[in-house]
Amino acid sequence: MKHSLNAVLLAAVLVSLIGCGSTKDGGTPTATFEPGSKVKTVFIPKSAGNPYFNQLEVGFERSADEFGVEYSTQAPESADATSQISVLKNQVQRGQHVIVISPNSPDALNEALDQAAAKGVTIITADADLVGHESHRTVGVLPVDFDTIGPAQIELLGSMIGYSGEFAILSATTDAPNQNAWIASMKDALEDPKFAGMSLVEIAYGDDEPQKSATETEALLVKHPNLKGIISPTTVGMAAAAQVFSQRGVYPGGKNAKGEGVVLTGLGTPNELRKFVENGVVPAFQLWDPADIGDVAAYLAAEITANGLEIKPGVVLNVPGKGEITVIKNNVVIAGTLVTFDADNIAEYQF
Ligand code: RAM
Repeated sequence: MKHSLNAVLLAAVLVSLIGCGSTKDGGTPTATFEPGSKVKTVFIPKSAGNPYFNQLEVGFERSADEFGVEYSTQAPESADATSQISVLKNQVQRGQHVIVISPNSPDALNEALDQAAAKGVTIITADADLVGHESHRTVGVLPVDFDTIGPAQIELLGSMIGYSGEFAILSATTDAPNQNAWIASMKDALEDPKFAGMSLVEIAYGDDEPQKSATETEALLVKHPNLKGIISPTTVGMAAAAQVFSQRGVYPGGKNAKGEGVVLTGLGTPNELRKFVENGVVPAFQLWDPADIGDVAAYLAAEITANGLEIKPGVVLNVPGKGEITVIKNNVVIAGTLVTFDADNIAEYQF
């Protein structure tokens, strides 16, 4: 009798231990943060093999130790809307305290993100956001104010084509929430009478794959003989299009340029575009330093998990090395600044 009572008590203690320490709903392990330990943080990029995300990881890597973060990364093969779901679930099982993600869709991840949050994982979006579905994450770390990118890109192309003529956009995937937000802000910008002479004739999608982006660029050049410009607001698209422009010689001054030629611009990394700026294929383009996003996301991962930082608009963050950053509408934090790169300044940027 005494034995069986002890057994019951032991079983009860075990159940309660397991119950509070390692499971919540459904038996999958839950990360419990132990004060004084490192904040386990994983970054999930849009897809593998994109140098833009390597530079974002530079920020994580250099900041992780300083902020007490144990950092890792896992990328899906492609930038499809649903490609990150299995990666996300896998990382929850691994007991991450924080998942930082550059989402491939504004809403396809909602359920998986909510399941992760229900297990105590903090969700941070970085680089791209869950536009219109921001409640499925705690905070979004964006490179610059998204509303400013469209007008800046239209102005940059406009200034190079005399604010007149047909142009096309070479984007990433049809679902990409950041590119779609920027394209919407480009369309808004086109309402300005200053840009009345410019007409957007097509939006093509290269899926952030080099080969598809090149093929789509070729198709745009063939389909639109009067094209004056292409804006590619994706570093993968921009690098692939620059290669095509170089080979075809269609850029201003190129061997096959008809009239004034076709101007290519967009968002690109200095390292991938340097040679095309130096040989005149790409006159100018824009981006921010992706590493700033990694720095700020690492800081937030640590502050939220280890120090209980509450995120709401108006909260002022004091990010070491970056100064004060105020949380704005929709719990967005802006990590960097938009830079225009051209032959005069590209040598200063090594990423
Ligand atoms: C590509 C990705 C990324 C975007 C940059 C500008 O690398 O689509 O999400 O921020 O371009």
